Amino acid sequence: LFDALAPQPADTLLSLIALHRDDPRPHKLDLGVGVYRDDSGATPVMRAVKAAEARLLETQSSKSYLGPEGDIRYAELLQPIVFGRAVPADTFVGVQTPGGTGALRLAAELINAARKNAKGPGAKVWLGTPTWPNHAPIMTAAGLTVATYRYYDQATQTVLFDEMMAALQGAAAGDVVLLHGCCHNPVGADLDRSQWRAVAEVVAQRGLIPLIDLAYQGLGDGLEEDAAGARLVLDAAPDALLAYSCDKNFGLYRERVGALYAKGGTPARTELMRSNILLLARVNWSMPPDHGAALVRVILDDAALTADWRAELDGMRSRINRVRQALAAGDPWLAPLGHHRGMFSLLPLSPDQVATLRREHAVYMVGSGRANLAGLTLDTVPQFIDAVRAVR
Ligand code: PLP
Ligand code: TYF
Repeated sequence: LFDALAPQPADTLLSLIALHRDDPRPHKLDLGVGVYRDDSGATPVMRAVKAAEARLLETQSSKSYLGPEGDIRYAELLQPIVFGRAVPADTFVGVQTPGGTGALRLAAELINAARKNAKGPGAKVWLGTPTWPNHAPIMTAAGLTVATYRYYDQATQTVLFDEMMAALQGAAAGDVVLLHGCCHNPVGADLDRSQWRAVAEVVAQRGLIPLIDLAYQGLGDGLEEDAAGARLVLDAAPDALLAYSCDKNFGLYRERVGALYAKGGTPARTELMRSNILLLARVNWSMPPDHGAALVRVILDDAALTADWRAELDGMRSRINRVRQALAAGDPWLAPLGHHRGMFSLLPLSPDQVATLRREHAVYMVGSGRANLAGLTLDTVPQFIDAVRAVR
Protein backbone atom coordinates (compact mmCIF):
# COMPACT_ATOMS: atom_id res chain seq x y z
CA LEU A 1 0.00 0.00 0.00
CA PHE A 2 2.55 2.56 1.11
CA ASP A 3 4.60 2.28 -2.08
CA ALA A 4 1.81 4.33 -3.58
CA LEU A 5 2.79 7.33 -1.48
CA ALA A 6 4.33 10.26 -3.31
CA PRO A 7 7.60 11.53 -1.81
CA GLN A 8 7.26 14.84 0.04
CA PRO A 9 9.87 17.53 0.58
CA ALA A 10 10.92 18.38 4.15
CA ASP A 11 9.72 21.63 5.73
CA THR A 12 12.30 24.12 4.44
CA LEU A 13 11.87 26.37 7.49
CA LEU A 14 12.41 23.59 10.00
CA SER A 15 15.29 22.00 8.02
CA LEU A 16 17.29 25.20 8.51
CA ILE A 17 17.52 24.46 12.25
CA ALA A 18 19.73 21.40 11.64
CA LEU A 19 21.78 23.07 8.87
CA HIS A 20 22.67 25.94 11.17
CA ARG A 21 23.33 23.67 14.15
CA ASP A 22 25.85 21.59 12.15
CA ASP A 23 27.81 24.59 10.81
CA PRO A 24 31.10 24.82 12.78
CA ARG A 25 31.86 28.47 11.86
CA PRO A 26 31.75 30.46 15.14
CA HIS A 27 30.55 33.71 13.50
CA LYS A 28 27.49 32.02 11.92
CA LEU A 29 24.22 33.97 12.04
CA ASP A 30 20.82 32.26 12.31
CA LEU A 31 18.07 34.31 10.67
CA GLY A 32 16.08 31.19 9.79
CA VAL A 33 13.21 29.66 11.70
CA GLY A 34 10.80 32.09 13.33
CA VAL A 35 11.62 32.04 17.01
CA TYR A 36 12.56 35.01 19.15
CA ARG A 37 16.19 35.27 20.24
CA ASP A 38 17.73 37.48 22.91
CA ASP A 39 21.03 39.33 22.71
CA SER A 40 22.93 36.13 23.41
CA GLY A 41 21.11 34.21 20.65
CA ALA A 42 19.05 32.18 23.12
CA THR A 43 15.30 31.55 23.01
CA PRO A 44 14.73 31.60 26.78
CA VAL A 45 11.74 30.41 28.78
CA MET A 46 10.01 33.64 29.83
CA ARG A 47 10.22 34.61 33.53
CA ALA A 48 6.45 34.48 34.07
CA VAL A 49 6.33 31.06 32.41
CA LYS A 50 9.02 29.72 34.76
CA ALA A 51 7.11 31.09 37.75
CA ALA A 52 3.85 29.61 36.48
CA GLU A 53 5.53 26.23 35.97
CA ALA A 54 6.73 26.25 39.58
CA ARG A 55 3.25 27.15 40.77
CA LEU A 56 1.61 24.51 38.62
CA LEU A 57 3.99 21.86 39.90
CA GLU A 58 2.99 22.76 43.47
CA THR A 59 -0.73 23.15 42.99
CA GLN A 60 -1.92 20.92 40.13
CA SER A 61 -3.87 18.13 41.78
CA SER A 62 -5.04 16.14 38.75
CA LYS A 63 -4.15 15.42 35.18
CA SER A 64 -7.49 13.86 34.44
CA TYR A 65 -9.13 14.58 31.09
CA LEU A 66 -10.67 17.95 30.41
CA GLY A 67 -12.62 17.88 27.16
CA PRO A 68 -12.29 18.75 23.46
CA GLU A 69 -12.46 22.47 24.31
CA GLY A 70 -9.39 22.17 26.52
CA ASP A 71 -8.86 24.69 29.31
CA ILE A 72 -11.98 26.87 29.25
CA ARG A 73 -10.60 29.48 31.63
CA TYR A 74 -7.52 29.86 29.40
CA ALA A 75 -9.67 30.73 26.39
CA GLU A 76 -11.70 33.17 28.53
CA LEU A 77 -8.66 34.92 30.01
CA LEU A 78 -7.23 35.51 26.54
CA GLN A 79 -10.37 37.33 25.38
CA PRO A 80 -9.50 40.79 26.76
CA ILE A 81 -6.04 40.52 25.24
CA VAL A 82 -7.26 39.44 21.81
CA PHE A 83 -10.54 41.34 21.56
CA GLY A 84 -9.99 44.14 24.09
CA ARG A 85 -12.99 42.92 26.08
CA ALA A 86 -14.85 39.82 27.15
CA VAL A 87 -16.91 38.70 24.16
CA PRO A 88 -20.55 37.56 24.43
CA ALA A 89 -20.85 33.80 24.97
CA ASP A 90 -23.96 33.54 22.76
CA THR A 91 -22.15 34.78 19.64
CA PHE A 92 -18.55 33.71 20.30
CA VAL A 93 -17.02 30.27 20.76
CA GLY A 94 -13.45 29.93 22.02
CA VAL A 95 -11.57 26.65 22.34
CA GLN A 96 -7.98 25.71 23.13
CA THR A 97 -6.08 24.17 20.21
CA PRO A 98 -2.65 22.58 19.66
CA GLY A 99 -0.92 25.79 18.56
CA GLY A 100 -2.04 28.30 15.99
CA THR A 101 -1.58 25.50 13.47
CA GLY A 102 -4.27 23.43 15.19
CA ALA A 103 -6.55 26.46 15.20
CA LEU A 104 -6.03 26.99 11.47
CA ARG A 105 -6.74 23.34 10.73
CA LEU A 106 -9.86 23.35 12.90
CA ALA A 107 -11.07 26.54 11.22
CA ALA A 108 -10.48 25.03 7.78
CA GLU A 109 -12.35 21.84 8.69
CA LEU A 110 -15.27 23.82 10.10
CA ILE A 111 -15.48 25.78 6.86
CA ASN A 112 -15.28 22.57 4.85
CA ALA A 113 -18.01 20.89 6.91
CA ALA A 114 -20.31 23.85 6.23
CA ARG A 115 -19.33 23.99 2.57
CA LYS A 116 -20.16 20.31 2.05
CA ASN A 117 -23.62 20.67 3.60
CA ALA A 118 -24.35 23.92 1.75
CA LYS A 119 -23.67 22.06 -1.55
CA GLY A 120 -23.00 25.32 -3.40
CA PRO A 121 -19.75 26.77 -4.64
CA GLY A 122 -18.20 29.31 -2.24
CA ALA A 123 -15.88 28.77 0.69
CA LYS A 124 -12.89 29.31 -1.51
CA VAL A 125 -10.03 30.54 0.69
CA TRP A 126 -8.22 33.66 -0.51
CA LEU A 127 -4.54 33.88 0.39
CA GLY A 128 -2.35 36.89 -0.30
CA THR A 129 1.06 35.81 -1.58
CA PRO A 130 3.61 35.30 -0.35
CA THR A 131 2.31 33.83 2.88
CA TRP A 132 3.38 31.34 5.56
CA PRO A 133 4.19 28.18 3.54
CA ASN A 134 1.86 26.05 5.70
CA HIS A 135 -1.26 28.10 4.98
CA ALA A 136 -2.17 26.63 1.59
CA PRO A 137 -1.36 22.98 2.52
CA ILE A 138 -3.46 23.22 5.70
CA MET A 139 -6.42 24.63 3.77
CA THR A 140 -6.22 22.06 0.98
CA ALA A 141 -5.66 19.18 3.43
CA ALA A 142 -9.00 20.14 4.97
CA GLY A 143 -10.69 19.93 1.57
CA LEU A 144 -10.84 23.61 0.68
CA THR A 145 -9.93 25.31 -2.57
CA VAL A 146 -7.27 28.00 -2.38
CA ALA A 147 -7.21 31.11 -4.54
CA THR A 148 -4.43 33.69 -4.40
CA TYR A 149 -3.80 37.35 -5.05
CA ARG A 150 -0.50 39.19 -4.85
CA TYR A 151 -0.09 40.90 -1.46
CA TYR A 152 3.50 42.06 -1.69
CA ASP A 153 6.05 42.81 -4.36
CA GLN A 154 9.41 41.51 -3.19
CA ALA A 155 11.49 43.49 -5.69
CA THR A 156 10.07 46.89 -4.79
CA GLN A 157 9.23 45.91 -1.18
CA THR A 158 5.70 47.30 -1.33
CA VAL A 159 2.27 46.03 -0.28
CA LEU A 160 0.08 45.65 -3.37
CA PHE A 161 -3.02 46.94 -1.63
CA ASP A 162 -4.89 47.68 -4.88
CA GLU A 163 -4.44 44.07 -6.02
CA MET A 164 -5.63 42.84 -2.65
CA MET A 165 -8.75 45.02 -2.77
CA ALA A 166 -9.49 44.00 -6.36
CA ALA A 167 -9.33 40.33 -5.35
CA LEU A 168 -11.62 40.83 -2.36
CA GLN A 169 -14.08 42.87 -4.40
CA GLY A 170 -14.22 40.03 -6.91
CA ALA A 171 -14.67 37.29 -4.28
CA ALA A 172 -18.02 35.55 -3.89
CA ALA A 173 -20.22 35.78 -0.81
CA GLY A 174 -19.20 33.02 1.58
CA ASP A 175 -15.61 33.00 0.39
CA VAL A 176 -13.02 33.02 3.15
CA VAL A 177 -10.23 35.56 3.34
CA LEU A 178 -7.19 34.64 5.39
CA LEU A 179 -5.58 37.74 6.92
CA HIS A 180 -2.37 38.08 8.92
CA GLY A 181 -3.43 39.99 12.05
CA CYS A 182 0.01 41.57 12.52
CA CYS A 183 3.72 40.99 11.91
CA HIS A 184 3.15 39.45 8.48
CA ASN A 185 5.04 36.20 7.94
CA PRO A 186 7.12 36.28 5.75
CA VAL A 187 7.02 39.84 4.38
CA GLY A 188 6.94 41.96 7.57
CA ALA A 189 4.72 44.63 5.99
CA ASP A 190 1.27 44.99 7.56
CA LEU A 191 -1.78 46.99 6.53
CA ASP A 192 -2.13 50.47 8.01
CA ARG A 193 -5.24 51.61 9.85
CA SER A 194 -7.04 53.02 6.80
CA GLN A 195 -6.28 49.89 4.78
CA TRP A 196 -7.69 47.70 7.57
CA ARG A 197 -10.81 49.87 7.52
CA ALA A 198 -11.16 49.35 3.77
CA VAL A 199 -10.74 45.59 4.18
CA ALA A 200 -13.35 45.53 6.95
CA GLU A 201 -15.73 47.40 4.66
CA VAL A 202 -15.33 45.08 1.68
CA VAL A 203 -15.60 42.01 3.93
CA ALA A 204 -18.94 43.31 5.24
CA GLN A 205 -20.21 44.45 1.84
CA ARG A 206 -19.34 41.25 -0.02
CA GLY A 207 -20.35 38.86 2.76
CA LEU A 208 -16.83 37.41 3.03
CA ILE A 209 -15.72 35.38 6.02
CA PRO A 210 -12.49 36.57 7.60
CA LEU A 211 -10.11 33.97 8.96
CA ILE A 212 -7.57 35.98 10.93
CA ASP A 213 -4.24 34.40 11.77
CA LEU A 214 -2.90 36.18 14.87
CA ALA A 215 0.37 34.48 15.78
CA TYR A 216 2.60 37.39 16.83
CA GLN A 217 0.46 39.69 18.98
CA GLY A 218 2.69 41.97 21.02
CA LEU A 219 5.77 41.56 18.86
CA GLY A 220 4.93 44.41 16.46
CA ASP A 221 3.84 47.67 18.10
CA GLY A 222 2.21 46.38 21.30
CA LEU A 223 -0.59 44.04 22.38
CA GLU A 224 -3.37 46.57 21.74
CA GLU A 225 -1.90 48.01 18.56
CA ASP A 226 -1.24 44.58 17.04
CA ALA A 227 -4.88 43.51 17.44
CA ALA A 228 -6.44 46.76 16.20
CA GLY A 229 -6.82 45.70 12.56
CA ALA A 230 -8.20 42.29 13.46
CA ARG A 231 -10.76 43.91 15.78
CA LEU A 232 -11.96 46.25 13.01
CA VAL A 233 -12.60 43.29 10.71
CA LEU A 234 -14.21 41.18 13.45
CA ASP A 235 -16.57 44.03 14.32
CA ALA A 236 -17.58 44.43 10.68
CA ALA A 237 -18.20 40.75 9.89
CA PRO A 238 -21.21 38.89 11.29
CA ASP A 239 -19.35 35.57 10.96
CA ALA A 240 -15.62 35.33 11.49
CA LEU A 241 -12.83 33.04 12.65
CA LEU A 242 -9.65 33.88 14.49
CA ALA A 243 -6.74 31.44 14.85
CA TYR A 244 -4.58 32.51 17.78
CA SER A 245 -1.13 31.39 18.85
CA CYS A 246 0.51 31.95 22.26
CA ASP A 247 3.63 30.18 21.05
CA LYS A 248 5.58 33.32 20.15
CA ASN A 249 4.30 35.92 22.61
CA PHE A 250 4.61 33.54 25.58
CA GLY A 251 7.70 31.78 24.16
CA LEU A 252 5.95 28.40 24.44
CA TYR A 253 6.63 27.06 20.92
CA ARG A 254 6.93 23.30 21.46
CA GLU A 255 4.19 23.27 24.10
CA ARG A 256 1.76 24.01 21.23
CA VAL A 257 -0.56 26.65 22.68
CA GLY A 258 -3.30 28.13 20.54
CA ALA A 259 -6.97 28.94 20.41
CA LEU A 260 -9.72 29.12 17.84
CA TYR A 261 -12.37 31.80 18.26
CA ALA A 262 -15.47 31.61 16.08
CA LYS A 263 -17.99 34.43 15.84
CA GLY A 264 -21.46 33.57 14.64
CA GLY A 265 -23.99 36.18 13.49
CA THR A 266 -26.79 34.66 15.59
CA PRO A 267 -26.89 32.55 18.76
CA ALA A 268 -28.32 29.62 16.77
CA ARG A 269 -25.53 29.72 14.21
CA THR A 270 -22.94 30.14 16.95
CA GLU A 271 -24.27 27.03 18.66
CA LEU A 272 -23.96 25.11 15.38
CA MET A 273 -20.38 26.31 15.06
CA ARG A 274 -19.67 25.30 18.66
CA SER A 275 -20.97 21.74 18.37
CA ASN A 276 -19.15 21.22 15.08
CA ILE A 277 -15.88 22.66 16.43
CA LEU A 278 -16.07 20.25 19.37
CA LEU A 279 -16.74 17.29 17.07
CA LEU A 280 -13.84 18.25 14.79
CA ALA A 281 -11.50 18.71 17.75
CA ARG A 282 -12.52 15.25 18.99
CA VAL A 283 -11.82 13.50 15.70
CA ASN A 284 -8.48 15.29 15.28
CA TRP A 285 -6.85 15.28 18.73
CA SER A 286 -9.63 14.40 21.18
CA MET A 287 -8.43 17.16 23.46
CA PRO A 288 -5.46 19.53 23.27
CA PRO A 289 -2.26 19.09 25.35
CA ASP A 290 -2.71 20.83 28.69
CA HIS A 291 0.59 22.11 30.03
CA GLY A 292 1.22 25.22 27.92
CA ALA A 293 -2.33 26.52 28.10
CA ALA A 294 -2.37 25.88 31.85
CA LEU A 295 0.72 28.11 32.14
CA VAL A 296 -0.93 30.90 30.17
CA ARG A 297 -3.99 30.54 32.43
CA VAL A 298 -1.88 30.75 35.60
CA ILE A 299 -0.14 33.87 34.27
CA LEU A 300 -3.29 35.67 33.13
CA ASP A 301 -5.09 34.79 36.37
CA ASP A 302 -2.42 36.60 38.39
CA ALA A 303 -1.88 40.36 38.11
CA ALA A 304 1.80 40.26 39.05
CA LEU A 305 2.66 37.44 36.64
CA THR A 306 0.68 39.18 33.89
CA ALA A 307 2.56 42.43 34.48
CA ASP A 308 5.88 40.60 34.33
CA TRP A 309 4.87 38.77 31.14
CA ARG A 310 3.88 42.07 29.53
CA ALA A 311 7.14 43.70 30.61
CA GLU A 312 9.26 40.91 29.17
CA LEU A 313 7.22 40.91 25.95
CA ASP A 314 7.74 44.70 25.71
CA GLY A 315 11.47 44.09 26.02
CA MET A 316 11.45 41.47 23.28
CA ARG A 317 9.53 43.75 20.95
CA SER A 318 11.84 46.69 21.68
CA ARG A 319 14.89 44.58 20.96
CA ILE A 320 13.54 43.49 17.57
CA ASN A 321 12.59 47.06 16.70
CA ARG A 322 16.06 48.36 17.71
CA VAL A 323 17.65 45.83 15.34
CA ARG A 324 15.19 46.93 12.61
CA GLN A 325 16.06 50.57 13.02
CA ALA A 326 19.80 49.81 13.00
CA LEU A 327 19.43 47.84 9.74
CA ALA A 328 17.29 50.54 8.16
CA ALA A 329 19.79 53.23 9.11
CA GLY A 330 22.80 51.12 8.13
CA ASP A 331 22.10 50.78 4.41
CA PRO A 332 19.61 52.55 2.13
CA TRP A 333 18.76 49.18 0.57
CA LEU A 334 17.46 48.04 3.96
CA ALA A 335 15.51 51.23 4.69
CA PRO A 336 12.05 49.62 4.12
CA LEU A 337 12.74 47.30 7.08
CA GLY A 338 12.25 50.26 9.37
CA HIS A 339 8.54 50.29 8.47
CA HIS A 340 8.07 46.55 8.85
CA ARG A 341 7.04 44.92 12.12
CA GLY A 342 7.56 41.61 13.86
CA MET A 343 10.43 39.20 13.46
CA PHE A 344 10.42 38.92 9.69
CA SER A 345 11.23 40.90 6.59
CA LEU A 346 11.36 39.60 3.07
CA LEU A 347 14.49 40.93 1.38
CA PRO A 348 14.76 41.22 -2.40
CA LEU A 349 17.33 38.41 -2.62
CA SER A 350 17.24 35.46 -5.03
CA PRO A 351 17.55 31.85 -3.82
CA ASP A 352 21.10 31.91 -5.28
CA GLN A 353 22.00 34.96 -3.24
CA VAL A 354 20.56 33.32 -0.12
CA ALA A 355 22.63 30.20 -0.85
CA THR A 356 25.78 32.31 -1.26
CA LEU A 357 25.06 34.07 2.02
CA ARG A 358 24.92 30.68 3.71
CA ARG A 359 27.95 29.17 1.96
CA GLU A 360 30.34 32.11 2.01
CA HIS A 361 29.14 34.23 4.90
CA ALA A 362 27.55 31.71 7.31
CA VAL A 363 24.31 33.71 7.22
CA TYR A 364 21.29 31.39 7.47
CA MET A 365 18.08 32.70 5.93
CA VAL A 366 15.07 31.06 4.30
CA GLY A 367 15.52 30.56 0.55
CA SER A 368 12.66 32.93 -0.19
CA GLY A 369 14.77 35.79 1.17
CA ARG A 370 13.00 35.92 4.52
CA ALA A 371 15.15 37.10 7.41
CA ASN A 372 14.26 36.57 11.06
CA LEU A 373 15.72 39.77 12.46
CA ALA A 374 15.57 38.39 16.00
CA GLY A 375 18.64 36.38 14.93
CA LEU A 376 20.67 39.63 14.94
CA THR A 377 21.98 41.90 17.68
CA LEU A 378 23.19 45.48 17.45
CA ASP A 379 26.70 43.97 17.44
CA THR A 380 26.08 41.64 14.48
CA VAL A 381 24.06 44.11 12.36
CA PRO A 382 27.24 45.43 10.63
CA GLN A 383 28.37 41.85 9.84
CA PHE A 384 24.97 41.14 8.28
CA ILE A 385 24.98 44.37 6.26
CA ASP A 386 28.47 43.59 4.93
CA ALA A 387 27.43 40.05 3.95
CA VAL A 388 24.32 41.26 2.15
CA ARG A 389 26.35 43.96 0.33
CA ALA A 390 28.78 41.28 -0.82
CA VAL A 391 26.09 39.19 -2.54
CA ARG A 392 24.03 42.00 -4.02
N1 PLP B 1 0.60 31.36 11.58
C1 PLP B 1 1.75 31.98 11.27
C2 PLP B 1 1.72 33.14 10.34
C3 PLP B 1 2.94 31.52 11.81
O1 PLP B 1 4.08 32.12 11.48
C4 PLP B 1 2.93 30.43 12.69
C5 PLP B 1 4.22 29.96 13.23
O2 PLP B 1 4.50 28.93 13.69
C6 PLP B 1 1.70 29.82 12.98
C7 PLP B 1 0.56 30.33 12.41
C8 PLP B 1 1.56 28.61 13.85
O3 PLP B 1 1.88 28.83 15.16
P1 PLP B 1 2.01 27.60 16.17
O4 PLP B 1 3.47 27.34 16.33
O5 PLP B 1 1.36 28.10 17.40
O6 PLP B 1 1.29 26.45 15.58
O1 TYF C 1 7.64 30.63 9.91
C1 TYF C 1 8.29 30.22 10.86
O2 TYF C 1 9.50 30.13 10.84
C2 TYF C 1 7.55 29.89 12.15
C3 TYF C 1 7.89 28.54 12.72
O3 TYF C 1 6.17 23.98 9.99
C4 TYF C 1 7.40 27.36 11.98
O4 TYF C 1 6.20 30.05 11.89
C5 TYF C 1 7.88 27.06 10.71
C6 TYF C 1 7.47 25.92 10.05
C7 TYF C 1 6.58 25.08 10.65
C8 TYF C 1 6.09 25.37 11.91
C9 TYF C 1 6.50 26.52 12.55
